[in-house]
Amino acid sequence: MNFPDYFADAESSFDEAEFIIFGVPYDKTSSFRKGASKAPKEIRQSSWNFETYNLKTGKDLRDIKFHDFGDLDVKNDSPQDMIKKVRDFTSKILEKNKFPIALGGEHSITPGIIQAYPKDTAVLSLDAHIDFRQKYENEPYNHACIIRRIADHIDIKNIAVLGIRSADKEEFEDAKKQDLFSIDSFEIKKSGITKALDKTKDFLKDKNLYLTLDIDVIDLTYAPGTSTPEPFGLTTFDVLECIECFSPQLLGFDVVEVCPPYDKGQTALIAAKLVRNIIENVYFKKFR
Ligand SMILES: [Mn+2]
Repeated sequence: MNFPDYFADAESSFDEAEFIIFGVPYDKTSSFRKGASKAPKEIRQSSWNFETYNLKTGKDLRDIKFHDFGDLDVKNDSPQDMIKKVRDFTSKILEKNKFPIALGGEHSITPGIIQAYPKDTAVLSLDAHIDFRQKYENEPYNHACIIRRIADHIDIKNIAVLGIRSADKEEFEDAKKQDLFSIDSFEIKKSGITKALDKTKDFLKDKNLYLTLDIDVIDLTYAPGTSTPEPFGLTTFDVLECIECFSPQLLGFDVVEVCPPYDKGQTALIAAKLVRNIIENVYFKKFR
C-alpha cells in the first residue's frame, strides 16, 4: 500500500513549522551493503503506521508544527558536493531558528549538517562503529570516517560516542589517545543505560547539542535493515531513554544508515517512531 509521500502529520508549511524534516538519499560510500538511499522514502511510508497521542507523556503530536521538505537532490554527487548541499540547506533551516531533522542516507551526510552549526556545538553520536579513520577506501568523506570529519569542525572535547562495539585497532587507539569520550555497548549492558547517560550528561553538561543516530547502534535483532549490522547492540528502549535525557539541549537530529532492502520494514519503522519521539520530546521539553 502507498501512503502520501511526506512524513505523517507533517502538515505545516516551511515558514510556520518549528521542525523541518528533509531526506538525504545518499549511499555512494557504503562499504558493505548499498540501499541506504532508499531509506527516506521507506521511513516516510512507515511513519503513517503510528498514532499521534503519546500515552507516556499525555501529549499529542498534532499540536506541533512540523514540515517535510522532501529530499535533497544528491544521489549522483561526489561526497564533497553532497556535504556542501547538506550544509547549505541546514544553514537555511538554522537561520530561521528551526530544528533540522535529516533522514539519511548513510552516515557521511552528518558532517555536512554539523558544518552549519557554530563551532562550540556539542555532538552526541549513537553508533556501533567508532568511525574515526582519517580515510577509508582513499575517501576522507567515507561513512567510516564521520567522527573524524566532525572533529575537523568541532573540538573533540565536545564529541561523545555511545554504543560502539566495532573499530579498527589503529583508529580505536588514536581515538583513545585523543581522549574521545565514548562508552561501548558492553559497558552499557553491564552498568545499565541510566548510568551511561548520567556519565554522558555530566560530560556534555548544558551544552547545545546535536544528536546523530546511526541506526546500527541498535542490536541487529531489532534493526537488521542497516548497511553494516553488528550484534551486541542497544535496545530501542535504550535509545528512547537517550532521546528523553538529552532533548532539552538538542538543536538538531539525524537518523542514518537505515537500509530497507535488508529487512521486512522493521528498521524503518523504528527510525520513523524515533523521529516522532524526537519531535515530541524536544517540543514539550524545550519550546514549552
Ligand atoms: Mn555505524
